[in-house]
Amino acid sequence: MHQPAISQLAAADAEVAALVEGEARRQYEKIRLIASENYVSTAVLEATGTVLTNKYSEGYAGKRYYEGQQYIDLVEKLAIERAKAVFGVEHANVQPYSGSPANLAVYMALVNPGDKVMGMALPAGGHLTHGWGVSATGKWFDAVQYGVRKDTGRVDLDEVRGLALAERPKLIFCGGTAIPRTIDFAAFAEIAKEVDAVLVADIAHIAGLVAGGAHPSPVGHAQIISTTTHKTLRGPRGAMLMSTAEHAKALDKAVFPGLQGGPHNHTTAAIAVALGEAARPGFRDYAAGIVANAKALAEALVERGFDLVSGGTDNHLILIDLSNKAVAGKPAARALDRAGIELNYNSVPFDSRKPFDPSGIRLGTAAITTRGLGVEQMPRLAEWIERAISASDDAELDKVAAEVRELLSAYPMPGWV
Ligand code: DSN
Repeated sequence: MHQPAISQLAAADAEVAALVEGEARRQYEKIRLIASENYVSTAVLEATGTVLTNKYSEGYAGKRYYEGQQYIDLVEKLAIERAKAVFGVEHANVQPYSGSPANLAVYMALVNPGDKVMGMALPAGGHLTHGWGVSATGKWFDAVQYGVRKDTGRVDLDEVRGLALAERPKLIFCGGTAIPRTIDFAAFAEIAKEVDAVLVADIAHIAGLVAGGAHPSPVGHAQIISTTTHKTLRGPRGAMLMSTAEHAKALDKAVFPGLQGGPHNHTTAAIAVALGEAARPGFRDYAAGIVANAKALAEALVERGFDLVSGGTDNHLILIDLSNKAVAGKPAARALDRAGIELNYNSVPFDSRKPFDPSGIRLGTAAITTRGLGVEQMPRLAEWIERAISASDDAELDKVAAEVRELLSAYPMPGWV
């Protein structure tokens, strides 16, 4: 059952409680490979379920628009100090509701509508808010987009430099949502410096790896760092903006009052808890374990003939191009879900198929590493993936799902007893 227990909820609203229990069991029984998800600790769960949700706190510590901030100010200051210590930054804002609002605040702080900005194209692995056309950031700004090389699946920094020199954007985003390789922050910083642009590192996917020393840090290269808190960082759903002192005021003003009202204080408390966890020595082992699992899984998949974008991974994420298999991304993801393996269908660079029915699937190892799975289980996981996507009937998928459940029963899940 769900942990912490939800007995009060069950008594007050059995319908909602049953759905929460159902979701908790689902998470317990699945191999969760969605690259942007994780299992938070019970302490983080408890923090999100506190009375801090009752409080309005528009403003910042010491300068609020409501009374009664004696504890909220301390919670927010604690989260900020922990963020500064974990990432080694001069400034942190822990109020953005999530990654997209955090990125919007960066635009609001630094550019005006119509200004030129540059980011990685969504189909190449970037994020919607890095200037993709359907996003407000693509509609309201003059966005130019870089991609990856067709032959390597990796960012071509010469291409990025050429584009930056030709277009002279005011903001350059690096990072994204489907990048299996190390981001060269130093090289991006050189390019940004050459064209007098501000470099924004969106480390939402890799924040936990950066905190745990398993990916180079953007600090000292990017003036602004944007991240969600719920992916590899293993905190609640939320976000943070970090920066040099130079941009602190503008970012704070853009978050509030520019874009948001009251911060979600229960989330802020949970971010503080997660950052406390990330500061402990064990988190370095966790971050290293995520990467080791991803590399082992990538190797096992390649051995089974899977075509990985860029040929492998340096981080938590694997992008499989299924074009050489008899199945597209969406039906593969559906079959895998029935087989107890949860992931998402995803475009691959230069995809000939549409985004809602693309050629790829995206996998990440943050959640299974939290669960305690290690490199020794990765060959079996690759075997299940192959069996599921080539299964001719539901009976085979259900057989895999039963094997998955049996394996997972030996691995406790935070949030379930
Ligand atoms: N939706 C997130 C992801 O899955 O990568 C990015 O915002």
